[in-house]
Amino acid sequence: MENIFSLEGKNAWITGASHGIGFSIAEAYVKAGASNIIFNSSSEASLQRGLEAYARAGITNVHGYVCDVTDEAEVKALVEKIHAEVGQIDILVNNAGIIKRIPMHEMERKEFQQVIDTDLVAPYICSAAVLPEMMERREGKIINICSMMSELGRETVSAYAAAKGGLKMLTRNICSEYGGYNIQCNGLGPGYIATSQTAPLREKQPDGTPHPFDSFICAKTPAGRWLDPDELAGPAVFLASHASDAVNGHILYVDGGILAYIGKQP
Ligand code: NAP
Ligand code: GCO
Repeated sequence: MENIFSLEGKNAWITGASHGIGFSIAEAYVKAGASNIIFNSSSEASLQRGLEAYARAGITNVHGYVCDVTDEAEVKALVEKIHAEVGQIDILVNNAGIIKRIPMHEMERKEFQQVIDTDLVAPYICSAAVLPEMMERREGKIINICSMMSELGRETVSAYAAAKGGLKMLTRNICSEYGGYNIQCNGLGPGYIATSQTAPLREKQPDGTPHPFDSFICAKTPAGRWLDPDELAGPAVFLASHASDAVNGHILYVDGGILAYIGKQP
């Protein structure tokens, strides 16, 4: 039986993949046979750190670029450069993202806008930039990194929840508008993952006890723990491969069961 999970011969652009979830997805795609990994960072310094991390991981088929995903001109120029230097973009993973944890009534508009621009507008910009070539080839995969906040709210993350909720519907609309070109657009919704983005929520208290939010998430997760970025590998490969050609507009939550669980009784 053909390995329908193989990414042999595929080029994958993973935005913001110098570290964290994006880096783990890149590693998974290489193990699944991807020909080229393309990633971008918002700064030269981060790009270099990312290239060093890929080298340490023994990944040599990687192409890194500096590109601010919120800048449409930079994104369009990057896509042209990728097509010229690497080839077609078979898989786009809209992974780059930020969060600002500020009570909404204290948040400045420009702070709210920055989160929306990065977590919602940028996936639109990057998807619109790669779609024409995918349409011409009548094949493509777009994977949007959603969140628990695509479904749930909580204090201090209004902009992030609004963006990730919108990203869920952008995913469904790209599915609706481009499914006829054999382009599948799905969401990957990680639960609470131990990365730099959530590090502030896991810092020990001055007395050495766990951060209250750390304890909270462990009580909300059936397995009683934070997830590792590497646990996204299988679902990410599935959504990038021919194994998911009949899956479109779906948000695949990889949350250890958080969305199904009322939470452990204190
Ligand atoms: P992270 O470690 O903070 O990584 C975020 C990445 O986004 C960084 O590599 C950063 O690039 C990049 N980025 C941010 N703004 C950018 C811009 N304007 N242009 C280009 N790149 C930009 O976060 P993470 O935990 O890996 O999160 C990755 C994605 O997963 C995000 O969309 C996040 O919302 C989502 N997510 C995270 C969790 C979690 O629990 N960690 C759960 C659900 C969803 P630089 O290298 O330049 O800094
Ligand atoms: C937070 C966290 C979450 C995670 C993730 C959950 O402050 O609640 O940062 O938003 O990053 O999005 O799926």
